[in-house]
Amino acid sequence: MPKRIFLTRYLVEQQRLEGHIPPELRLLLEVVARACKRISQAVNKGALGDVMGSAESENVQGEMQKKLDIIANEVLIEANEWGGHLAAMASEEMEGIYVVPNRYPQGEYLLMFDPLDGSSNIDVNVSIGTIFSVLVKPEGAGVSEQDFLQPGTKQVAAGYCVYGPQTTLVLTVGDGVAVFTLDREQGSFILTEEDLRVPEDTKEFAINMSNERHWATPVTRYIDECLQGKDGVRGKDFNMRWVGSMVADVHRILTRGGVFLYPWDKREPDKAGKLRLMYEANPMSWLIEQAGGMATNGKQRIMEITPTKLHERVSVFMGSKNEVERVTRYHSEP
Ligand code: P6P
Repeated sequence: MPKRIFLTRYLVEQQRLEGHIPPELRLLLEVVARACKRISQAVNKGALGDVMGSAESENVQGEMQKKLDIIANEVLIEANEWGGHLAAMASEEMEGIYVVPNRYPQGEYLLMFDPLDGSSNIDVNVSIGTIFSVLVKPEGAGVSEQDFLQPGTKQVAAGYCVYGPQTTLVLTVGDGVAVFTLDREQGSFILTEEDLRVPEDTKEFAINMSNERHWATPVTRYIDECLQGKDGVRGKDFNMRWVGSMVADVHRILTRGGVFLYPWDKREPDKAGKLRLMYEANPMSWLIEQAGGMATNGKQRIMEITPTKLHERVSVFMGSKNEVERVTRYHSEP
């Protein structure tokens, strides 16, 4: 029976042996993991719990909220606000930042999350997940939205929990990518993969093909070449996957390779893209890069973008290095 390494032991060793994480960050990550277990329980209830369907409300993005969006957001807020490790939180489901109430001690970390990514899949029993990113609050009294506006290179931890056939927590603190699978009997996350690597090449792309007529030329060129397969310039056939949950698509890419594209398109030309920089693209980009992949917005490394607003959107190309390099190169060619 192989030795079972629990999340706590992994984090203690990252703290003690690797010197990667201070005790407060270890506490933060354990609290987030516990919140993800609670969300997993709610998700798994499905129609047996009062968690399905619309909440009859809109979020700051103007998107209809599902009941589970709100439940997941509340679970993360309640789990993290009292521990003394955080100064504030930001969420896809909240317009402004959530400053830790004065009745609790304030910490030095800033936590951002998409509490339930892919929630359009909830009612049809397709994988969804929680994405999170951790920054250090800049020196100075108090905390404001401005403190969150740091590039992705400043992250000190990032990860997601995918609620699928397994509940799987994928995490980086800058020392590679570790995967933990939830053992429901014990209620513990067990280390099942250490140092995940994304293959540099792939034959699988992930994009919502229904938007094809709205794409910019470099994207149309890249996808057309994939579709031409071995009869075209790529000389090999490609497969396509699109779950409609970034967490599920990125988890597949981290596990077996692939390239994920959610590009800018002409439908809303003033928007850089659909996905959010702070709590979707940045944490996923760090995980992909830590696993040897690449993540750009077509022009530059996503993690080098300096945000101008909390819910900033971005064009996303991430996954197998050689494919992301190619589609990014197409953006700079005439
Ligand atoms: P579309 C989910 O709403 C999400 O933000 C990502 O998780 C997912 O990759 C994307 O949107 C799906 O978008 O336009 O295909 O429904």
